[in-house]
Amino acid sequence: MKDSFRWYGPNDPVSLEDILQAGATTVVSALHNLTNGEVWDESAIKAHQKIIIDAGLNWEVVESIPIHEEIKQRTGSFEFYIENYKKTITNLASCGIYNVCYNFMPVLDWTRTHLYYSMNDGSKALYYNNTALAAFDLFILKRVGAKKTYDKNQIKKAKSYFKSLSPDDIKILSKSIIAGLPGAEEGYTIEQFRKKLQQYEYVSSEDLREHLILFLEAIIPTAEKLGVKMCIHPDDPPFSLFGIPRVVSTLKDLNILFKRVPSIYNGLTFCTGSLGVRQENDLIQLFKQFANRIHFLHLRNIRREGQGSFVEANHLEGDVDMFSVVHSVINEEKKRKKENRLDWELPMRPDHGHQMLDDLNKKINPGYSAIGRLRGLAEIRGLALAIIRTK
Ligand code: DNO
Repeated sequence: MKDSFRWYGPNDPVSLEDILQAGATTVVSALHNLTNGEVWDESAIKAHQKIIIDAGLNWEVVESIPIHEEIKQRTGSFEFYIENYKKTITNLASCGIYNVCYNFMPVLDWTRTHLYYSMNDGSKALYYNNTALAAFDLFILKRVGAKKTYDKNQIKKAKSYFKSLSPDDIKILSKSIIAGLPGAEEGYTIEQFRKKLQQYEYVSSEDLREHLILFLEAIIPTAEKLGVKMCIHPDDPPFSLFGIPRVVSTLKDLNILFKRVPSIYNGLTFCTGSLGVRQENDLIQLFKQFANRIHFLHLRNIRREGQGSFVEANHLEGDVDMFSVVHSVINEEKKRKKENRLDWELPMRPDHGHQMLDDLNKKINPGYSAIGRLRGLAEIRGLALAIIRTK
């Protein structure tokens, strides 16, 4: 595995020097200062890349080039944005960057209800609680039609949860859900969020899936020609939120996507924490089935609490069997090496980490503090080495 760390650019409180000291050899990064849909100029890419190289690292994966909402809805200037997307990946390839992670979740990227959830050991974790989300949806956002999304019992629980919240708690919950998590690129006020959701009133799951496939049919030939591997990130969490569709959550979703656009440049970011929230997503089975088109790994653990709720656990704890996942990765790498594939080594980043030790007193990007991720990387590297050496 190519040990990587995500870096949000010069404003990231975690520096490239910190990343080097954590034991990573490559970084995963993006031009976060650009607006969605804009072309990434070669000069801007080169300038960012130079900072990384000067620090002794390599920009291995782009995470993410966001997909403009008009592409997801196929409205307005979607054709223009698709052309821009092609130009961006062409410019990246000119700079020697061939791995692009993106997602196709409408309106929201990854979503949590709590960003500083206290664990028993005093560290803080990211947490998704379905009752808290329903309370926000029903009683704070007051989304039209929200009642149809939940059953009676969920509504009852959400109501009493909402009643227990102070005005400050309400602010914090709302902010956690819609203000935009690191890398999400877009954040909203309640009013803006309502408007955004309305744009999806007439977009069904089938429509969204078709829009994704049409997008891929348009860009994959270019990606293939350039040698750029496009790696879709699964929905996080892997189910619909606020009544809007999500179409990259299950084995069935992935099967359809790869059957319709079979090129291996139509690849997958294998995110254990996102896919693992659904118990029926058998991670080892999924890995084996799509191994050929997995070009990027997000290794993270979660502990399921039922009905979609989960807390982010330490990397080697929780419901994801990290030993078996890493084992499968190493087998795949061995196989690729035998086939003389140049891309035999998979870039991997420890996805998220608890806020702990000194980081508890620092300003951090939720999920992306230095020490928690360093712990995750160290544990996963140790696990990988032990598997390789005992084989
Ligand atoms: C969260 C990340 C996501 C991911 C995007 C990919 O921690 O995994 O924000 O970068 O969904 O486009």
